[in-house]
Amino acid sequence: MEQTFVMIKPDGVQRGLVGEIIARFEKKGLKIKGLKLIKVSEEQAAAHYQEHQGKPFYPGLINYVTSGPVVVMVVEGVNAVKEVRKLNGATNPLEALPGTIRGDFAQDIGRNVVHGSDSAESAQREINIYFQPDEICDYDYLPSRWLYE
Ligand code: IDP
Ligand code: MG
Repeated sequence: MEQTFVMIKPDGVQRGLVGEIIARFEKKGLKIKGLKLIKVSEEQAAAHYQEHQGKPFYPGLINYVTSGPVVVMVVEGVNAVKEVRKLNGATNPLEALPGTIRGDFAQDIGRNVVHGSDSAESAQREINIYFQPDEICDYDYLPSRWLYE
């Protein structure tokens, strides 16, 4: 099974979209293994977005993700990375299809509501930034046998 890291960004929390967004992952059949509401520190934001350091939008991005509480999640599934990014939709909400989280709930690339890791390796790196090992829960996810052949 593959793990990925999801963040409901400060705009998603402030706009009351937490339940709606989590419901989409749940209904898809993705297993939630970790979940908490936190305030992101400058250090965490810099580590998370190190690949974007130096880009014109970087200062605004760090300001955005540290501007209020976020919900962070560890999510598992056979193709969890791709499934989550598909549910999230394109980075720019203007290009995100209706039916995706960004397509349905966002308009501006700088306020795109949700984050999902871009690879299994990024996911492990990002999970380590936001979660302690004992905050990730191992349990039998009963729908598995109805989700996968
Ligand atoms: P992703 O979140 O879909 O993986 P990335 O290209 O990794 O997209 O960018 C990370 C985040 O940085 C985006 O989700 C968005 O919040 C922000 N971002 C990316 N490009 C821009 C931009 O051109 N203007 C403002 N913010 C941007
Ligand atoms: Mg990215």
